Amino acid sequence: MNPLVGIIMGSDSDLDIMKDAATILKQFNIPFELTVVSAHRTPDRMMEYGRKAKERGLKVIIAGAGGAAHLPGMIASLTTLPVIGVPVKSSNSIDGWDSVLSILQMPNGIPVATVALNAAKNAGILAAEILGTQDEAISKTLSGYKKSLSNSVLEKAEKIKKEGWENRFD
Ligand code: RP5
Repeated sequence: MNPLVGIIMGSDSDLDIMKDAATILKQFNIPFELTVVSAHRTPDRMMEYGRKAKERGLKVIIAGAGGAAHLPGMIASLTTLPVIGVPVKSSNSIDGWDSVLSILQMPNGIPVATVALNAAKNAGILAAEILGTQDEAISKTLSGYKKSLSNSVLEKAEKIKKEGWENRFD
């Protein structure tokens, strides 16, 4: 199946974080591609990726980078597809705020949906939710996923109740 989600990152050193987006998309049976595209080191490759993304059939792009993290914003400037930015706390990050702010503080007109620091899993879920607006099967998968999250919280509440903690709620 043709990939619907493009996962790109500034360096292979981002992969440890960015693979979480791939893992959750795999769990949801959503086809994706994953590669390295660097805004600073391969600007031509970045331009080509951004310009061709839509005609290649992608519906959402997840872009992760660290430090002076320009990749998500530059990709967003090159396409009308929704771009989800993952700030990565990388080897050249001061404390991660550099990556967060570089991706978050976009100018009017060129939005990047920025997830939390290193939150590539949430980027994958958000990409699935965007696709789920047009695809009932994906939407159902997401409902099941959210139900499983809810069940796991209820199990935790039950577990600590059994440990004897005061609970007058249920
Ligand atoms: C950024 O610089 C990359 O996204 C990565 O987070 C960081 C460091 O890259 P490497 O020096 O490890 O290749 O552009």
